[in-house]
Amino acid sequence: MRLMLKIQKMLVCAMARLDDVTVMNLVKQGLEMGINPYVLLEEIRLGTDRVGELYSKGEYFLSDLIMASEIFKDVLALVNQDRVVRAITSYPTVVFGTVAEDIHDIGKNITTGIMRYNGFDICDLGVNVPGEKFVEALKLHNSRIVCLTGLITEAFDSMKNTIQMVEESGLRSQTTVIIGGLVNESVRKYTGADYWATDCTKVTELCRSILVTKKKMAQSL
Ligand code: B12
Repeated sequence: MRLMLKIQKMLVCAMARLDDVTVMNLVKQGLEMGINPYVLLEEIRLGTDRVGELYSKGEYFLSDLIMASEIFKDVLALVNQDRVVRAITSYPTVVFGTVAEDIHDIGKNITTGIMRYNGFDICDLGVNVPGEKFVEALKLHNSRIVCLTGLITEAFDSMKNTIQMVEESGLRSQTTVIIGGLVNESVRKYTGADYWATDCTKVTELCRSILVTKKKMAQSL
């Protein structure tokens, strides 16, 4: 137990140092010890938060952000290697995408991965997605949930515009909007979303309950 915690702690530091070899070794060790892959990913995410802070302070550069994303992608590939994506059928399609202006997609890919693994059919529109594309996809798939990712400040207006477009299309009352990324309650209120989340592991349960009970309540996860 103590070793497991030590591995988790070391992962945060190794990621913050952008020490790719140590990160990969620790992940392999963690997986072998039976640590939940999403616990390991969360530690690495905490490490990327530190990378972001150092970038803000001018101690890291854009190349370091790119390095962080490359390490994250390698870890995701390793974690997904032996996980089977389950067949999808029972739930209506959930529309997902990173909003216009924003190209961050690591968190989106983790979240959609978890949802697919839990049996959800996901329409992933990719990154820098204009509002109209979300509306088109909602209509095409007859979806009731749209998930928007955004990590940069500009993304908040894109989220707001997207939700406005959903409103104008007449679909808002039947659509639950969940936002994720670098968001909080103020961003939820500003954009007009129904829910916000930074913890991707809870989104599956939320979507399930929305689809089963058709419940819509403004709150965070
Ligand atoms: C890696 C990274 C990049 C990579 C992205 C690669 C990629 N393919 O995604 C690259 C190098 C391309 C990049 C570019 C830029 N970046 Co950048 N980047 C980061 C960094 C270090 C990590 C982001 C990340 O992947 N985190 C790990 C993932 C797993 O976390 P996450 O996205 O939050 O996702 C989790 C949850 O939020 C949740 N989730 C995610 N989406 C959703 C959706 C739903 C519905 C739900 C329920 C949950 C959910 O699931 C995940 C797991 O729990 C952050 C720092 C930080 N603190 O986040 C800066 C950061 C986001 N970047 C920043 C900036 C400024 C930029 C650039 C503008 C830099 C530049 N000068 O060009 C560009 C922006 C380009 C653009 N137009 O989008 C700033 C944003 C500041 C701001 N407030 O605007 C940050 C915060 C760094 C900083 N502190 O300054 N970046």
